[in-house]
Formats: sequence, C-alpha cells, structure tokens
Amino acid sequence: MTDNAARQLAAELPDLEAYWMPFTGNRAFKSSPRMISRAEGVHCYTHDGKKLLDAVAGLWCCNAGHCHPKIVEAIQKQAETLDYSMAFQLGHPKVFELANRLSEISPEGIDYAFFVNSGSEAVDTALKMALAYHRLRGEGARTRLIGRARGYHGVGFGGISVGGISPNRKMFGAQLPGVDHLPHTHNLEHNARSRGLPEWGAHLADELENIVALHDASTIAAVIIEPIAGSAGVLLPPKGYLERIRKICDRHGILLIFDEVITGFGRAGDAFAARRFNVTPDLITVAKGLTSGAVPMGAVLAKGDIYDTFMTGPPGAIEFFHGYTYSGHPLAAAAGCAALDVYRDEGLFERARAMEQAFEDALHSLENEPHVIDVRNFGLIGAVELEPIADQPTARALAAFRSCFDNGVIVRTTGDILAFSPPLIIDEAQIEQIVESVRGALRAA
Ligand code: PXG
Repeated sequence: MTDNAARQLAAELPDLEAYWMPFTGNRAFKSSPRMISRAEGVHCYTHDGKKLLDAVAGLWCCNAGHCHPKIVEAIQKQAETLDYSMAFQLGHPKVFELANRLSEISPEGIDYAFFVNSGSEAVDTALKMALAYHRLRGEGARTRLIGRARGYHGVGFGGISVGGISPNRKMFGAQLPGVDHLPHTHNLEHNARSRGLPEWGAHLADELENIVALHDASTIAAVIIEPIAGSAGVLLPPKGYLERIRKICDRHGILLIFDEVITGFGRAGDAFAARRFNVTPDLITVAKGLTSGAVPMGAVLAKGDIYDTFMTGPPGAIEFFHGYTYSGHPLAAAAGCAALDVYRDEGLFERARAMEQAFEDALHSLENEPHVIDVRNFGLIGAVELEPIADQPTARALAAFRSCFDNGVIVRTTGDILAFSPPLIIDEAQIEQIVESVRGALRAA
C-alpha cells in the first residue's frame, strides 16, 4: 500500500485502538490494518474494495459460502419474529427443529443435541457431560481426561487443559487436574506427501493402553480428539488409528469424544468425519459450520445412552446443571436450520467429496516448490508445510500469507504451515487460483 493509500484508508476507518483483538498481533495489525467490510460466496472484499478469494471459509466455518441468501433471509425473518426467549425452562420451535435435523445427519445412535455458543463451550460442555455421566452411573472415580499433543479444543480452561498447544496453555497457570495426553500422529519421516490418510502410525493409538495402564481405567472418564486436527496445522489420522482408539475406549469403559468443530458439516466429505471414517464416538462437539459461521453457535451431540443416563432422578428435577443464556439462541437456531437446508438442497457434503480429488491434485502440485517439506489433504482440508527459517519460526509462512493476501487470496497460517479449508462451493478454477497464488508466494520468497 502506498503512503497516500494508507492515509486515505486511515481517514475512512474508525479509531482502531480500543478493540483488543483475539489471537492477533494487535500492534502489527493496527499499524497496517487488513479490514474486511463485505463478503459474498467465496469472496471477501476489503474496506478499500480489494476482492479476495477466501481459501479458509472465514475461519473454517463459512461452509456454504459467505452471506448465503437463504441463511441471511432466515436470520432476518427470525430477528423480526422472536429475538430471544428464556433458554431455561422455556423453549422455542426453531431450536427443537434444529436438534431433530442434527439427529438425522449424525452417526447412528447420536440422537441428542445440547446447544452452546462456540466450539470452546462445546468442548467444556462435553467434558462436563462425560464426568457427570460416569458419576450418575456410580463411577465417580472416573475423573481423568485424556487429550492429545497438538490438539486444539478451544480456549476455555477445559479446552486448554486437554489441548496440546503450548502457547495456548503456558501463560495460564494450573489447569484441570488429572489430564494426560496421547502423542500426536504427525510424522514427516514416514508420512510426508501423503495423499489422503497416511499409511503409517495406527499403532500410535496403542499409547492409550499405556496411559490406561498407568492411571487405571477406573480413573479415566473420556478421551477427546479431533478426527483431523485443524488448528495445529492439519494433522491426519493414520489409517486404522481412530478405529483402534475406539476399541481401546470400549474395552475400558472410557467415553470417546470427537471434536468435530472443524471437520463437521462437510469439511471431511460427509456430514461428520465420524461418518466418513465409520467410527462412532459417544459425544461430538460441533460449532463453526453448524450455522455456516453466520451466527455463533456450538453444540454437543450425544448418544441416546448418555442422555438417558441423565434422565433419571425425581421428575421435575433439573438433570444437568449446565447451560448458557444464549444456548439455542433463536437467531442461531434459524441460521442452523437454514444452513442445513442449504447443505442438503445444494448437495454440499457430496460436493466436498466430489471436489476432493481436484483439490488434492492441485495442492500436491506444490510439492516441489521452494521450502515445501510436506503437502497433505483430506476432504476439503489441506496443508502445505514449509521449512522454517532458522531462528525465525512462523516467518516463512507469514510472508506467504502476506504475499497471497496481496495477490487476492486469504490463506491461514499456523506455525510454518499454510492451511486451506475453502467454502464447500469452491470450484476448480478457484482452487487453481489458490494454488497458483501460493506457488507465486513461495517462488517470490
Ligand atoms: N475445537 C476445535 C477442533 C477447533 O478447531 C474450537 C474447538 C474452539 O472453537 P471456538 O468457536 O471457541 O473458537 C476450535 C476452533 C485456526 C483456528 O486458525 C481454529 C479455531 C479457532 C481459531 C483459529 O486454525 N478452531
């Protein structure tokens, strides 16, 4: 941007100081803001009119594309009909409709939905459900929670405790007690440049047996994992790994939670990764694509057995002392129902599956570009991992991000990994544009 353009932009913008931005270099942003003022379909537009292809679907969430007219209309209609009604002891029709719709598309046996407002809340809710479930069954000693290295489960205290991303944990003191972690499955020595699920690494699931041996199964409530880890840089489950985790959990009476905040709603080429991989957990956490990112909402989807376990005690009693003011908010519920309509009517989960090969081929054409040490993909999730510059971790990927942005494409970086999760409506020409913009960025660096 020229000095003149920067001055003009600053003149048109509000004062940027008061907003403390999340997961952002505030000072860097405020000295050189990248403002998005409008979006439509796969494109976002900056404040000064630049058109950008959104290769991340917002933040892995706008699966139906931005500002889908049917979702917009549903939100508008809901806003003028019922803005809010008490979330506890009162209900409204849309939220029941959404729960029913979710039970139709979730894996067999997962029939209940508890609504929250974000992925972080979904995770904390699922962990609490797991603990209470065991206690209700007379196994109150099962309090231990098992996460995984490099796992991302949001930023609540529960989520960072089971999460495995050090910068998200280290500043925040003592966390949940009694948490342990499985190793992650990312291994470039064995699996670099895998197309789809990597061949090597199913045995890493057996580490769960060692954790059980150490703590004893009678102390372990739940294992939480992302079927495909997104935030940590797209880490794929080796073939057979999730099946093995499921078997070990079954053997020891441990609940399995799939965190599908990213992989849900078509991203993995089916309604849920659990369905695509044919491995059914006991609880699924979702958010993001649930409303196609249009209104904040998350949910925990639960097996009937878990719901039934809570539905005991005196009639009239509250069965689960948990919930949020905005649980099942009417605008979110309306957006959720409309998003599910769009996914169904436009066949977007099937479309994600159909585009998978083109996406894979395009991404893997970057394998031999400068500094690329890995390319990996599954569904409409992909990553290009770069060799870090010595002593400057993240710098290489951030430079690529900036170059792509200047070239009209928004990508996401995490460490020195470029991550891609385009809206499910992406076409082949747009995939090509993303990949060519990354190629240009890498060659120019
Ligand atoms: N679980 C998973 C698997 C997630 O990916 C959350 C929980 C938390 O969701 P909320 O709605 O509380 O943010 C997430 C969120 C990134 C990125 O750049 C990913 C997320 C959030 C912010 C950035 O990869 N995922």
